[in-house]
Amino acid sequence: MFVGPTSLAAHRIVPVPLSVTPGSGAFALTSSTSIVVPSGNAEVARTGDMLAMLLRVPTGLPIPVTAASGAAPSGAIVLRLGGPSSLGDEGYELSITADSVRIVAAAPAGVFHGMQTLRQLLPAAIESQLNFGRRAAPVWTVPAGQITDRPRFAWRGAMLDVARHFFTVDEVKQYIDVLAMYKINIFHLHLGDDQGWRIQIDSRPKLTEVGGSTEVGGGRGGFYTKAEYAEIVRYAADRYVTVVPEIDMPGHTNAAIASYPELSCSRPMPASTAVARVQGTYTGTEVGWSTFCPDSENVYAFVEDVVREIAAMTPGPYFHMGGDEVHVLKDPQYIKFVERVQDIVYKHGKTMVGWEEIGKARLRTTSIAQQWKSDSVPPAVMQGAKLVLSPAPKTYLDMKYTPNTELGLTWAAIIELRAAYDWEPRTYLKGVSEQQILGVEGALWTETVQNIGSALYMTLPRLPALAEVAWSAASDRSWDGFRQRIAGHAARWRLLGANFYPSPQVDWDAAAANPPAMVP
Ligand code: TNX
Repeated sequence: MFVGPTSLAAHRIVPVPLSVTPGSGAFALTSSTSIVVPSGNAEVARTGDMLAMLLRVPTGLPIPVTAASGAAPSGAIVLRLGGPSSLGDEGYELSITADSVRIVAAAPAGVFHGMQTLRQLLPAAIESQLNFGRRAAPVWTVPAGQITDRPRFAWRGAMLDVARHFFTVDEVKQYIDVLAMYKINIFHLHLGDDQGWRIQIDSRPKLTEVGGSTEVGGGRGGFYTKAEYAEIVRYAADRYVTVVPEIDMPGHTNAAIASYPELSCSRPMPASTAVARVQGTYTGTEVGWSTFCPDSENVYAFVEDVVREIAAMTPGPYFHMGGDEVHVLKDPQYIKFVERVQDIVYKHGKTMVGWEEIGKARLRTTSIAQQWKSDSVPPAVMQGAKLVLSPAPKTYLDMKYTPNTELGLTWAAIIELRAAYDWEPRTYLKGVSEQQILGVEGALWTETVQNIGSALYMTLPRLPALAEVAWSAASDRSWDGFRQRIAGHAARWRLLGANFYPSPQVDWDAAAANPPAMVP
């Protein structure tokens, strides 16, 4: 039987909110429960509709959504703007009494995050795609009390590598659903690598024809048309997640070079296996051997085409140029390349993001460096660039959980759940202050990950752990608290059909191990 917390003191919310004050009694969903949204705000109305859809299926209740500006009827779930500006764009206040639930925020994103918290306060069965209401008849209650919440870091990211293995639009949407549940607000899409090019570029059709035709292991690959990419971006935006497109360069570019050979230097290359690969598509997993030619104007014309088209179809402010692991260029060539690409990115109105190696080049102060390997102050920071922390030994979702994990790699670390949770961004890099840290991001590289089931297995429960590192105040976090709260989430993942790793470091709720049979 799925029951929700009987007191707010026993909540299982991940990431843990800033302040939780239990009240007495509970709010119950009934046949007269409605959702009230402010009139004239389409964004909040959409969040209200999403909440209604979530509640209607498992409860079998009508849950109408109505727009109103005045006093809400009793028994309503009220979504409102007009909260104090101290909540920021993403914070919210959630007040629950026997009579009503009120989510108040300063901006629509905050209302959405408050809705995700409310969702986690309902019994896990709320995640069911089937009507539980009339069968198992759980009591659909939310314990009374008051929550005030806002994020610690502005950048709370997750990266999915769709280049090594391709993921369909539906799979990507499932992934975004998980991000939204845990208040992750950045979805970094790794769209190009040696093994595949995954985004339609009208001015360079061979990128998808040739570069999109394969993946690691020799499968058929795939790519997103512009319409599909727009669908992903919209799906994410509806959930207050910003898509950050990455085209990795000058290295990790074999798929582009296989499509347009003039992108590589025509100078004679030493005879090696790598050279043979440059002639065609590549389905192995070595890194660091491919590169665009930094001395060729063809390359900058190409980059301009790609950045222009991607910038035009990306509403978010960022373009990620990769820049990692270029083992075959000399520093001056690499630096020249990054600086020219940086100019192109800003010319098309985007803020440049790159892996930490870009700090070798002269960066604009608005550019963002994504740390992944250094354990001292990265050079980008000394130039005034902000940092996104993705330390591989803590945040790489493609690392194995244990030596026996079937999928995944081990080069950075073996990362059990506690290791993914128990680290502190402020002290991870000595000499980097909190103000220099924009946020944190987990990265799912997919050399060994072929489908959404495997992707979620590597992601859950580690991404929720990282979400708490990113969202919650350092003083509110503890491994013991997290491990007790996350134990209640497996039942939700099962009902959502999301695969996960049942870490032995958690005493998962019995309901998760033995979900009740669901009869439609
Ligand atoms: C390193 S981390 C890479 C990726 C690989 C990953 C595998 C980084 C910026 N580059 O190309 O997929 O390791 O864990």
